[in-house]
Amino acid sequence: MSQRKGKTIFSAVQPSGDITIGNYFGAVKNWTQLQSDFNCIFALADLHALTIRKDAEEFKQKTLEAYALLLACGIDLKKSLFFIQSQVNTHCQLAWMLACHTGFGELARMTQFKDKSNSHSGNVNCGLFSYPVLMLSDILLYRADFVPVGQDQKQHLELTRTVTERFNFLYGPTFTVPEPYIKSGAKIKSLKDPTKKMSKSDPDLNSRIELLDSPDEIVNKVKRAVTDSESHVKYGANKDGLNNLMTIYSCTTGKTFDEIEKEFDGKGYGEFKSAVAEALIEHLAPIQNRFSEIIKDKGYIEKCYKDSAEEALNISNETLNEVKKKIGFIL
Ligand code: AQP
Repeated sequence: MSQRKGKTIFSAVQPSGDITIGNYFGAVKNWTQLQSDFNCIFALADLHALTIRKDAEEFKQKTLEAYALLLACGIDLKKSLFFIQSQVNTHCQLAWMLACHTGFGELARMTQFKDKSNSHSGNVNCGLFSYPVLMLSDILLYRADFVPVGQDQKQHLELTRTVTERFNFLYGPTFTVPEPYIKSGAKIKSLKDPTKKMSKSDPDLNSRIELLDSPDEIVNKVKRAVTDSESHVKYGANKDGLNNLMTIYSCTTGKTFDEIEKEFDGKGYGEFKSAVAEALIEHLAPIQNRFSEIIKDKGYIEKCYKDSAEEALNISNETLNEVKKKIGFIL
């Protein structure tokens, strides 16, 4: 990262599967646009991803690929920091100190914990429970002013603010109290159940489009996307599937819903779905091309994540040392 540009933004994505167009249009695309105006700190949150059990070799491969893919999406290391969370050991250290200032009841109220406990009932681990504390640590270590949050993360950010204020009250001003960054991206829904968000860990592969899907995969998945029994391309109530495809088409073409409705006036869902697939293929092609170049150069990728981790460690160590001093640890 070249130089600091005023306000700091922190955001992260988990390498918990292959990055989807939900992650891209909902978060990563925005990140690339924020880089010119903010001091951006991005992380690949592999520690967070561990809340779901993984095969070690596959996890390593997916983390590396996700790192390269996010570079291909436009994260620019001349402007931003982009590190792999487990390589910066301050995150776990601060998380423990913050866990000791977070109430059990506060964590137990988190709806994401309740949802994930239901969907992963075979592995309700303590990491899943204390996930928001690690997120708190990620944010506070870099004294982030803003955190881009979707609806699902709003409650976690509220908790972040509560614990930050508690810490500052107990030990004197230490941390910046982070604000939500409102201008968030589009919400993309599952192609199979458009009442749910598209997720990279959804067991149904046809529920999501991954950034590295081939043109055939994209065409087939969009063709099979759940819609409704009507055929008129018009955004409206009880049309979650169609609304979702319109959102995806709008994200890929920049067209408004009005423009899309006019374009497909008198045409059926079949024709619209073909256009959505084509637009996606065209939109993702440059990212896929850049990815195939970057992934060949393992030395370059390693240099990128190592340099970023070193810089992240320098910045975060300063915060951690201040916290240790205030708590009363011997330095
Ligand atoms: N469907 C979505 N639409 C819009 N934004 C989305 N995000 C995720 N899914 C959608 C945003 O992507 C960023 C990174 O997400 P994450 O990897 O930290 O975790 P997540 O939100 O839990 O994403 P997934 O894909 O659903 O992962 P899994 O399946 O592992 O839980 C966040 O900013 C998120 O809002």
